[in-house]
Amino acid sequence: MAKKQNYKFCFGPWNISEGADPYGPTTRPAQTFDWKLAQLKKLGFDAMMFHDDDAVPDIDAKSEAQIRKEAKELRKRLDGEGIAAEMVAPRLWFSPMTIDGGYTSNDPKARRYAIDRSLRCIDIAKILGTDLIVLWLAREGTYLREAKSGKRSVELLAQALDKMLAHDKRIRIAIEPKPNEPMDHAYIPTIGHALALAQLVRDPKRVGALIETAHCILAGLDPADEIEFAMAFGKLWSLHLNDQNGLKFDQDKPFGSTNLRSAFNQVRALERNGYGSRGEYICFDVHPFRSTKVEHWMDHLTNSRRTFLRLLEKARTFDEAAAGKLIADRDYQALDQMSIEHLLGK
Ligand code: XLS
Ligand code: MG
Repeated sequence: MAKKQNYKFCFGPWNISEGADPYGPTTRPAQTFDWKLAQLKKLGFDAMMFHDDDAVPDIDAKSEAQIRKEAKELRKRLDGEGIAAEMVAPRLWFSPMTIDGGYTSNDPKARRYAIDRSLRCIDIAKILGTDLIVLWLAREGTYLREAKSGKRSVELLAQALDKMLAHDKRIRIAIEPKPNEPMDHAYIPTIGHALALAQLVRDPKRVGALIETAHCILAGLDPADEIEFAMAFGKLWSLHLNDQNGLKFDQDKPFGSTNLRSAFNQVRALERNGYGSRGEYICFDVHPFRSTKVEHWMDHLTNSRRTFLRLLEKARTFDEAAAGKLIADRDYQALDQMSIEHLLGK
């Protein structure tokens, strides 16, 4: 086991969502960013994740100078509250310019928009004091195979990454893979794809990955194995813990809500490989159930953290020596039951 880590926690303003889904409107009234920041602070989280337009609303209508000015104002407020910015991610999927994708759009004007906006996002990150850019490549994929070339799309992605890396020599880019939704198929569906793409850029050291539990499950993969895969390359730079009940829409359920044993194995994978020792955060990309009342609005976040910490105790008290003996004896039946009993407690 690596040295015991004190984990740091964060979430984003979008995780205090209002309950809208594709079939119905919001179920809770919208709240201001300041209110969300106050909740984060009150609940004792350490940092906030940002989309570029969480940091600078209505970003497309603003000049570069105005964007910088507003980012500086935000930095002051964050410093005043003692809250760090964990990362900034360009929200490329909302704009009318990116209907057909951003970096891989068939329209060169849309590709230019996506890159320009990503460079502004990097400027914001610098001002907010983080070197981490997260790319969830939402619309970089297709609804049908004939619409784009897969090879060309990968080349376009590598070119876009190169332009971002050249814009600021300090930033690191963590790719957040997801296999589908909103697209039928995304070009970078897994951590393996993300790390392979990193090899095509000029400075592969600065391209890594962010793993989201639900996204691994949607790809039919085990989140703990994905975590260990990325960590074997030293490339797990951020993490979105949540849960997902099988192959459905992206549910972003509280951590451990569907599969407690899988959640345990994710925590154990993080703990035994020293996640957090380079300042990485535990982020919860979770949403309240649509039925949630206003008075319980933050519970999915505090519950996710509580579950994480309880599972951390389970990871730390797992009898590694006993497990080692069972492994040496190839008695996986007993190892299975030992793991179950450990989770159930006495
Ligand atoms: C969507 C993603 C998104 C990213 C941030 O499925 O999880 O919320 O984490 O851009
Ligand atoms: Mg996410």
